[in-house]
Parts: sequence; structure tokens; C-alpha cells
Amino acid sequence: MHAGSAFVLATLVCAGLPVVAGDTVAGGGDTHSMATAATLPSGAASLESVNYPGRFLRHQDQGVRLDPVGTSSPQQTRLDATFVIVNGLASPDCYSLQTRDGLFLRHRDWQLRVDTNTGDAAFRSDATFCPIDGVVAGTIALAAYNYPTHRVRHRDFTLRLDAYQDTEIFRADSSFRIAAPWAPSPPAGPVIPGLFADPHLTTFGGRYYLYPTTDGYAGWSTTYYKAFSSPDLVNWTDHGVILDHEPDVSWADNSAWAPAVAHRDGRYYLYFSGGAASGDTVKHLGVAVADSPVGPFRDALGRPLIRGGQYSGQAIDPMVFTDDDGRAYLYWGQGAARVVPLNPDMVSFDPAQVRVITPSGYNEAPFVFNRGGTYYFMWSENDTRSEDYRVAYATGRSPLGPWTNRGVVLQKRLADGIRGTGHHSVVRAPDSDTWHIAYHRFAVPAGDGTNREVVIDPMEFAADGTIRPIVPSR
Ligand code: FUB
Repeated sequence: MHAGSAFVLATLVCAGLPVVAGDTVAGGGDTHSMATAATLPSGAASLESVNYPGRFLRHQDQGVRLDPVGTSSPQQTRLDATFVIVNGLASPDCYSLQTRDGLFLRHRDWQLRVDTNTGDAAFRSDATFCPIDGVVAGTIALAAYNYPTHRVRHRDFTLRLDAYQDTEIFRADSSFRIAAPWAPSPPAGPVIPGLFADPHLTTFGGRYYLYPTTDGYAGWSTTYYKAFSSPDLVNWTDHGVILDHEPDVSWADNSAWAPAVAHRDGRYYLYFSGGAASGDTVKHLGVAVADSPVGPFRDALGRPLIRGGQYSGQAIDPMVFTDDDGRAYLYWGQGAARVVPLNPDMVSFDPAQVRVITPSGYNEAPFVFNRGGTYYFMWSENDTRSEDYRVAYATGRSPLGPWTNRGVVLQKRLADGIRGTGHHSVVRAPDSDTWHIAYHRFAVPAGDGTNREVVIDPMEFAADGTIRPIVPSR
């Protein structure tokens, strides 16, 4: 199931505005509140000039212009005038804008252009913009994240980044209406717009919650986690940052990877990995706690739950499975898979009970669930940077195994440009035998092992309980 278009539609409906291409759909403010922070709707949109109505931001040959676009414009023009508003590459408080083919709007030498995300801090900053109220109610201006006194404006119908001038012409040249997208949403797209990976999809109280790694960072150096929730796997709410290593975790600065959330006795436990900024490449595994599934979470121990180097393999990719008898098990590891029953406090365990359960082909991302008394142990094979990253599984009669290997169940689909399908989670729809798998893939079409996106597909079982091969959505 892909839901990018539904995400946008939900946003438009919330705004109470028509969804006709080119019509205004969001914004805020008035002529006297030029410096007020604004918010943008996630998803596909087109940006129309305030003082040249009918002209829209449009990219062509990597440059960005203000061009006329209308219903009779060629399809390519309408595609080029459509951007996807996503989580800011440099900060979740701001936004980035992607072209339909996955490039990012960025400034360079004070010109606006579109480029592939390199993931380094300079690029991410150049490609992040912070919205403020525009000159007319319902319009926005975009300040550069790394040059807050500079705004995106048009001049001679090309887009530039210029220092703010308190003049009528500058205010008009730098104000845009967020309009419904000229090009329809693609048939396939990530379930949440933008770059995310390692999705943990689960349910709490009959609602779906999605906890991904924030992606798009070279070396996966991201520092924070967001949470999303949905009643139906289609319409998603972004709950913002739920844990940020920089202020919230004393022992971790970077490598905020692969969160997993479990619930017990009214509290929510977020298991995560993190590394220190010292240049030390060792990752540790921690646990944070909150009273709500969308945080805010606080570090439960003030130290790692599992220190890197304590066991062989990397201390990453935690996952907690709670069995029908209420017993919770922690699984983790890259290079080796381990499991240990958690104590009822969810933040400690008996080291003597740690078991190695590494199956043949295992690399990382263990995931366990129970269906009708059969335990399914799933994992990812190969490196996340490889297009051959894929999901395999085994079955057993207990959360600790022993396991019978059942082979690969999800892999690339090159005919549709789908590569690197892995680091998944599985969820059962409440009160049903309907299952879904959430996983990441290289963002289509311009992604790679650090530019990944989250998708969700149905997962079905054959009569003998084996998982039918999962066909990745286009
Ligand atoms: O996202 C960072 C790392 O990449 C995860 O921990 C691995 O499972 C791989 O997906």
C-alpha cells in the first residue's frame, strides 16, 4: 500500500480548501507579520508567485525559474512545477522540497537549483528552508536555514536567495502561495513523504504508530526520531520529534537508528541505538521511556542498556516482542542476532540468559511475531547500501527458537525500479488476521543506501502458515 497522495489529500481537506491544481491550499499570516514562523503541509504542492499569478516555481536543467503553468501546459511542465514538501534535511523544524524525480531544491552561489542529496551537512543546510508568513494572508516566504536573513525570491523570473529587504517589491517577490500540485501524486510513493528508513510499525489502542530512522544523512549520522500515527495506514499524522540525542541522551550524539517501541503497564519504551561524536564508531543500544506513544521520551537509564563491544556484532537494531503471556523479549544485533527476556521493568535483563540465534544469511534487523502459536523470526540480509538488501525468515515454536529457515520473502523488483527492500516490521490489524509489512527501499527514483523511503504492503500467509512472497508496490 502506498499512501503519498492520501497524505496530501488529508492535509488539504484539513486546510478546508479545494484541491484543484494551482488553487491555494495552505499558508497563513497577514501583511504585518512578516517574520512569523509558518508551517507547510507535507506532500506534493506547487508554489505560485504572489505578484505574478499564474507563474509557478519550476525546475528545468537543474535551474529554477518562475514560469507560467496552466491546465494546457505540457505534462512535463506541470511535473517540473510540482514539488514534494518533506521533513527538513537539516532540521525537523523546517522543510525541504523535492522534485518529482527525487532531487532537492537548494541554494548555491545565491541561485536556486535542484540537486541530488549528498547527505553532508553543507548540502542538507543549503536544501532546508524555514517558512515565514508572506506578504499576503495565506502566502509564505522561505528563509534559508543557514542564512536566516536571506529569502527565496524571484528576479527576472529566476529564483535566487537574497538578503531580506524591507521593500514592497522584495516582499512580493519572496511570497508564494502553496497551491495544489500541478502534477498528480505518483502511483507509488512513500507512506510518509521524505527520507525515512527502518520503520517500526505497530499498534497501540487500535491506532497505528510508525517509528522510523530519519534518513538522508551521509553515514546515517542523524540525531533524532519522529513518530507518525494513523487510523488506517493511509492518512498519517506527524507527531514531530519524540527523542533527540543531542539534548536528550547524554551518551549518544549521532547514529539515531532503528527505533522500536513497546508498551507495558501504561508506559511506552523506545529502544534505539546511538554513537558518540568522539569519532568512536562503536554504537550502543539504549532505552527511553514516555507516558504516551508519541513521547516525549526520556533516557531511562542515563547509560546504554547494551554497550557496544559487550557482545560480538554491532549493538544496533533493537526489537521487542511481547508474547501472549506478557513476557517481553529483546532482539538485536548486526552481524549476530541475539535475544534475551526482558525483566518486567523493560529496562534490564539477566545477562546469563542472552542467547545467540544468528541464522544463515543474517545481517541485521531482527523482527519476531506470533501468529496462531507459530513464531516468525524475520531479518534483513546483505548491506543496506546494496540493492540486494532483502528480508528472509524462519519459523519456530517459541520466541527463542529453535528456528526452521524459510528463505527470502521480500526483495528488489528492478523492473519497477525498486531496490534495497529491507529493515522491516510486521503488524496485524486490530481484531483481524490481516497483516502488513513496513519496510524501506532506496527512494524511488533517486535514492541509495542513505536516501531511503518507507513503504507498507500487505503480507499474506499460505494455508500451511508460510508467508507468501511479498510483491513490493510500484
Ligand atoms: O538506518 C541505519 C542502519 O541501516 C540500520 O540500523 C540498519 O538496519 C540499516 O537499515
